[in-house]
Amino acid sequence: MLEKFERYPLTFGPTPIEKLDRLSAYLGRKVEIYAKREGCNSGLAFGGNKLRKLEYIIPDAIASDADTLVSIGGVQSNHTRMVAAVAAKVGMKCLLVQESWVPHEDAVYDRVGNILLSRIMGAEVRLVNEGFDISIRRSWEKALYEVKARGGRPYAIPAGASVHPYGGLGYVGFAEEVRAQERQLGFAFDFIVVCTVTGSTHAGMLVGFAIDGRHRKVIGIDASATPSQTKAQVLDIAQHTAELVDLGVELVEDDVVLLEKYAYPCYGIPSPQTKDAIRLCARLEGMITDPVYEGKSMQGMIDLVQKGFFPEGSRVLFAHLGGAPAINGYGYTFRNG
Ligand code: 5PA
Repeated sequence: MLEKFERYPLTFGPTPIEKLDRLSAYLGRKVEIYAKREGCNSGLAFGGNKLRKLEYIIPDAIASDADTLVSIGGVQSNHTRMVAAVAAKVGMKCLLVQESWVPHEDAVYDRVGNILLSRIMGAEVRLVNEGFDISIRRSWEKALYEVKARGGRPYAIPAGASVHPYGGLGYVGFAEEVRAQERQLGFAFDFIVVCTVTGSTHAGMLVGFAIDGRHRKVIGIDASATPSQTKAQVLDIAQHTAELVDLGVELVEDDVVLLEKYAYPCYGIPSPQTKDAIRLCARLEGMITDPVYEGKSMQGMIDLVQKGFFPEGSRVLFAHLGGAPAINGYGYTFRNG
């Protein structure tokens, strides 16, 4: 589906699928749980889901003769860390707007993890005191304007690389990759669990899995705590991406399965249940999930298994999208393990 699009390789290749046997056993073997390890996809600054998206965006940045990538996220944004890494790799400058999306007060929150890595990679990091919002922000538009005003050639990458014409393509590729891996494994997954915030990861999967009619088996776990906005954005991106790749299937609102009840208390703050899920998965599998994203989708998946949401015997694929570096900003939260 993606042959006609230019791709700039930023990843190692197909990501491994790992069976989470001890977690499946802990949950009573009602389902078999597997993880697709998107966080192990690249040597670029610890990798993660944004690289699949950026592989289809960077060719356009290069073609536009830009010299500075300009993007936006929260203080501990994984996305902005990935943009900083890609800028370094392709030899561009990088300006990052980091807004105060998370009401979190760990003493070193703005000096460790993702933001630390972005600074080391040479990005210009601009802290802006604005709250969480996945839509287009004035601070980001201002940054783009400023790069121009100082004689630079900016290239705009929106939050999560989502509302970009090519933002959904990377995760169409994910679905194609899973299908190829399923042929080798000799079975197909019944459900795919994905953490959803800015929407293009989920949207790309919807398009990619619509080919074999599995799009409603993509279970989005909202981590934004602004689910109506996130859901609308997933649908928009999915419909646009479907057109781009000539899907030939119309995607409608009901195709976006987005479970809203795990994002509490708000974006970026883990609930006691999120922290339990992070510990459980770390202690059974040695797999690190973070308090902002995969900790919440892990919590959601565990809860769904326990409630019998997945029919007995289902094979469930947990999309582990990366994000572990942010855990450094939560040292106090986990001071006792
Ligand atoms: C992010 C996003 P989408 O934004 O594509 O819905 O992906 C959700 C997601 N897991 C899931 C991890 C580790 C993520 O980093 N991160 C954002 C960021 O700024 O890092 C875009 C919000």
